[in-house]
Amino acid sequence: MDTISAQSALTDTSRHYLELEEKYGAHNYHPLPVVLNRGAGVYVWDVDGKRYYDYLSGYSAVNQGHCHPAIIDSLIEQAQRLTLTSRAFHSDLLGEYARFITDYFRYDKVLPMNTGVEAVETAIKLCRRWGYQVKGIPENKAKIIVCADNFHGRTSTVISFSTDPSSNSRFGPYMGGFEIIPYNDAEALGRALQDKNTAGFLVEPIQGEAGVVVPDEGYLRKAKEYCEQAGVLFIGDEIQTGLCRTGLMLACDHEQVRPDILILGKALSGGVLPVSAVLADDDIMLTIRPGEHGSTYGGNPLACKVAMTALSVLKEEKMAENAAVMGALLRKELNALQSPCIETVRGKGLLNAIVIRHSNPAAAWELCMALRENGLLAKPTHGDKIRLAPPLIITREQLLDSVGIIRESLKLLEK
Ligand code: IF1
Repeated sequence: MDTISAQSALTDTSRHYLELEEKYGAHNYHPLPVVLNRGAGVYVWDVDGKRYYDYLSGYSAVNQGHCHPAIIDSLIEQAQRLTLTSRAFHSDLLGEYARFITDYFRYDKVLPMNTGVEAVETAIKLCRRWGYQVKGIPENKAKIIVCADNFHGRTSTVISFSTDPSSNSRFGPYMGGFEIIPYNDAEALGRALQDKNTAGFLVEPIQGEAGVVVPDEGYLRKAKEYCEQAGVLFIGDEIQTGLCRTGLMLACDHEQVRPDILILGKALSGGVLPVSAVLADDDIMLTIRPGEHGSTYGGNPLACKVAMTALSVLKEEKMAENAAVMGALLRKELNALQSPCIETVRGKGLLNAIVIRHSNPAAAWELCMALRENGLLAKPTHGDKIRLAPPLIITREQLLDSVGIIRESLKLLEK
């Protein structure tokens, strides 16, 4: 079985949509050849009516499951009333949402944005501003420490401190003011923090794009401690790891770390529209004043309403608890397969990855094609890793059923 034969197994309907994208869309992605037109809970359906378990969950944007009824109800109800005011005027929902989300995460203030990377950009600007205004760093000297193999989005500033050539090569010139240190190395952080002009440390509690790299226990706590001692802001990018994905509300909660600046996105809307947020206390957040930052859509009433419901259902339906239990079961079942083609199973909660061991470098892609044939969608990353991250509402029965699909699909590689 290879990619070409699997492609040619596509129906004419699917092929039609692939060709449309190929002809009229920019070629900035290499998707799995499957064309979806419906989703509900842990399932999606393709244009031929075939059903799949969604083990990507929109890269953790649909933690609550596809088309969650309460979230969709909120969307429809608010869409019929008022969708956008811009921040030139007030709406009756922004204040309510701000109170809701700051209560929920226990910060003084929120700054609402749309996409994840916009929230990262916001956090960078906020951190630099704090560095100048509160810490007293000389103008234009503020430094932010980041980690190798990070993924924080795709704007020209954010790719400036990526270490992945496919993200940043031939997109220069790059933004300065960032120092890259190894991930999961608190002592390297300690050394970098000796620079008095350091304003912040930006980190993913688990590196998603890098292939679900879980740092050693104690790393985040130690990093936070070192930042506090140095008078440097700890900026947690929980865009992918937050909102119950790893078995607790935030991945930083596993080590009782409270970021000085918390960045959220993705599942903040349950996959319904781009909604992101930056949370911080007053001493940090109030350093940005009117006219100094914003966005046309940021904090729009539709987003506010949807986000409140998306956050509510996480707690009401105990999604963190389910992610913890189902994640442990998934890793246990995958390890029990004892497949010679699985080198490692790793992750936390329902943010997991398997590393494939095979003589064929395209094995992970081929396995994803076999999974697709057998009714489960997952995507390889960095060649040999496959992310396994279903919606957090998955039941025990659905989880065991999907492990069966993975077992059957692995047989193709084991031949
Ligand atoms: C793509 C990865 C996941 C993120 C963290 C910020 C952002 C992301 C920790 C930016 C976005 C996405 C973007 C998506 C692929 C995806 C991804 F494989 F690239 F790394 F999820 F694992 N911080 N991650 O993970 O958020 O601006 O996209 O809303 O195709 O680029 P965004």
